Amino acid sequence: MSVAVPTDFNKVLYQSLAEADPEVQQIIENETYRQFSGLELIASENLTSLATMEANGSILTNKYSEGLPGARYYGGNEYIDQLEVLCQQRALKAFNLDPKVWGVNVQPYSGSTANFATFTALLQPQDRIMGLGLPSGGHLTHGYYTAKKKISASSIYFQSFPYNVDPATGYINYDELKKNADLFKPRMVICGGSAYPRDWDYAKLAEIAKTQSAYLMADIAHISGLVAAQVQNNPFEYCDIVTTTTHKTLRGPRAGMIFFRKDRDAEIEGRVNAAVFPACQGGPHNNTIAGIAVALKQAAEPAFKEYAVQVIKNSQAIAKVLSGKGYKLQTDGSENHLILWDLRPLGLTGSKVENICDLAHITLNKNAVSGDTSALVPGGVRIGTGALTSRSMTESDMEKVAEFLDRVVQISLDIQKTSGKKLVDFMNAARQSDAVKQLNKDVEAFATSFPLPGVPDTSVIKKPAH
Ligand code: DSN
Repeated sequence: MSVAVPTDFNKVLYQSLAEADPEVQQIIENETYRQFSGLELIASENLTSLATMEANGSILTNKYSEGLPGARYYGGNEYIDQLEVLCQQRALKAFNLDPKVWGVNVQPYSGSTANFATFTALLQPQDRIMGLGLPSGGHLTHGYYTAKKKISASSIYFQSFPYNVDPATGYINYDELKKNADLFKPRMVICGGSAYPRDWDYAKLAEIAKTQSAYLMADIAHISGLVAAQVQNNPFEYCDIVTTTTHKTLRGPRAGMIFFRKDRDAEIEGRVNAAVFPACQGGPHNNTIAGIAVALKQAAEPAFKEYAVQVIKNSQAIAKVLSGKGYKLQTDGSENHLILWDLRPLGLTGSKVENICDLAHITLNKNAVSGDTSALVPGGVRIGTGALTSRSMTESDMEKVAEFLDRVVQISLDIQKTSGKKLVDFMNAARQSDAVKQLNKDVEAFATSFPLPGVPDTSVIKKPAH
């Protein structure tokens, strides 16, 4: 049977992106060059696979499927049901979980919505939660507020009392957490963070939560790839509920998941599922769920374990060089994918170093370090190795990356000597600096000698005209 020719008004539906929208295509090409020619050190980022991107950009984006497999609000979901069940199965397998004990919801759009859905499922408004404070490396969504403002919805709708790292060591102060939990009596203890370079003592946290009859939730967004690869402690042994994003060390598309432990609470499955939809979200993004499924299949392979081991070796290699040069790292090192570099002893701020890095095509972020007095002027930067390890860099390459970072700091100090401390003067001088320009050239030459995930032939990557 022949197929009708599209109507004129529908011809646009068959054009490639380059034909239909050269402006967007050009922006994507520019971003591709940026990713190829720079050093991506943002600890929450990674470079996903070609197969994941293909699934994520597929025709599955067309389908509405509110509800769960086998119980949808719209018809036509026979294949979407297969996809979501497959994704759930792969999620449990990737984390070595027994489906009789653990269930998973793969619909959250992101880590933040996964966390809020978790609170919605298990807490009543104004219940008490305790998470690692943001200035101590915790995440916004674990109850962050300031003296002037409730910043996160988790502090607007719940009573939050943070625990902290010990300012002297940078390690979590579990004793203080225990003492404060005895006083505050939380309904939920949250572990996991955004800028904590060490592993978690889940057994200790479970003991503290148990004393209060509180839920123990782990948000493993940053380390989920390392947990799947079994190169970090296992939160599933101790927690009632585990949330994660899927795009950090797990290396999938941008989304979230919630794992819930079914054998201790017969209602938890229904509560989590109802909290995701209809309480917090609408229809799941099926194209993203397909991308997650692909990434989880890859994460269950032995090669992924090698990747995860290398991520940690790489962050330790950078830490070793920086420490060797006398720089101060929070906790004096790292046992995961990230390093928190305390710049205060140098008289530099995180903003200045982040900005010089940006000019040199090194991407990282300013970050609070323990003891910072102003949240507006973070005293450090956070460095992560997930993305560079995906570019097939190993320890000897990390030594070069650490040398680049050392150059950034030395250049920053030189500029500050003449420009003074004001950021605007500092940046004006930085933009004129020959040392910064040379660093940028060296970074670009180095970075473009490595492959870029998702782009099998990097010779097609074009440098933007301006
Ligand atoms: N933005 C992520 C991070 O950088 O840690 C988490 O939300």
